Amino acid sequence: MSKFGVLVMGPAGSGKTTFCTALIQHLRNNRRSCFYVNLDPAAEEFAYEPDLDIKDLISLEDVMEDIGLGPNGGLVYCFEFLLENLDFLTEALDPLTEEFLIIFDMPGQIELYTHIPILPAIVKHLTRTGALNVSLCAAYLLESTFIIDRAKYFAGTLSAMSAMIMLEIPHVNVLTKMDLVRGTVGKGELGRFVDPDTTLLDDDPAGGPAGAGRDTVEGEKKEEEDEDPAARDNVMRGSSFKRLNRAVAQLIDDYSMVSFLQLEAQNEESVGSILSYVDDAIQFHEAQEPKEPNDEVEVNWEEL
Ligand SMILES: Nc1nc2c(ncn2[C@@H]2O[C@H](COP(=O)(O)OP(=O)(O)OP(=O)(O)O)[C@@H](O)[C@H]2O)c(=O)[nH]1
Ligand SMILES: [Mg+2]
Repeated sequence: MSKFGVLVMGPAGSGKTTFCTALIQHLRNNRRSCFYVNLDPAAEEFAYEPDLDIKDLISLEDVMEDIGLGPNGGLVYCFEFLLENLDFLTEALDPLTEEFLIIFDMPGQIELYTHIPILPAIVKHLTRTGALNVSLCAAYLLESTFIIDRAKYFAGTLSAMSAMIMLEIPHVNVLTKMDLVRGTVGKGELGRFVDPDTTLLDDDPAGGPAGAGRDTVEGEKKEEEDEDPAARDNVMRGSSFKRLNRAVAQLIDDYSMVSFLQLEAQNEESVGSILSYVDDAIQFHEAQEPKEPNDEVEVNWEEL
């Protein structure tokens, strides 16, 4: 018997917990069962109480106090501890049937998704055939307001791609808080963010960090001579920063792996649409027992 789950990831404040809450509400409205797992050892407040909470195993506050680590080192410690105590997950998830969608709410520390190998190890434990056998989809959330700063948008997109490559499981990327940008970005323009378009760096209306501005080699040389390269503003506007952004955008383009779905957490239709992509990715519906109400109706053929 298989189990089904979605791993909700993304940078701090990208809307993970809000999405989990909206998803639980949507599943309830549609009479579907879910099991909410909080894996953020610093999270305190929830609209729906988690069915399983990492804080019952270890809390960031205790780690920081007892071991004297800072918040990021403390978080890595908590995940290493979870990795040594995987029974905590196994015992709680083992009894769940295929009708449940297990929702994992992750912390926002970006290093978890980019270079520390702890998360792939946890994912392997969850998905391993013969053990928990969870058919798992990663949902990587990125805040849509990032698109105002194109350098930030490409950096965020790179982190999404990094998570995809690292975890090697079905994956959807989601631009969250779309209600905040709909009024300011036209539909056509939005399409260039939904399927990352490298030419976005050529026509940055802000002319800011990643903008074209002085695009010629001559212009770049002049700029380097004129400005103090160590000044923060110059670092963020300088030609090397521009070249870095181009290289990042090119890398994303070369791999051609990332595209985004769009989410407004307060809009149930929008939440339902993300869920249908997740369901498809994990083949949730294919695994459900058919529930035909007519199965139970006995037909007396003689009376017909
Ligand atoms: N306008 C708008 N705000 C949103 C939306 N989703 C989340 N937010 C807000 O964004 C803020 C952060 O949301 P959270 O759900 O806590 O984000 P998170 O990713 O869980 O944050 P961490 O767990 O701290 O990394 C909150 O103030 C939410 O109300 C959305 O769709 N629209
Ligand atoms: Mg959260």
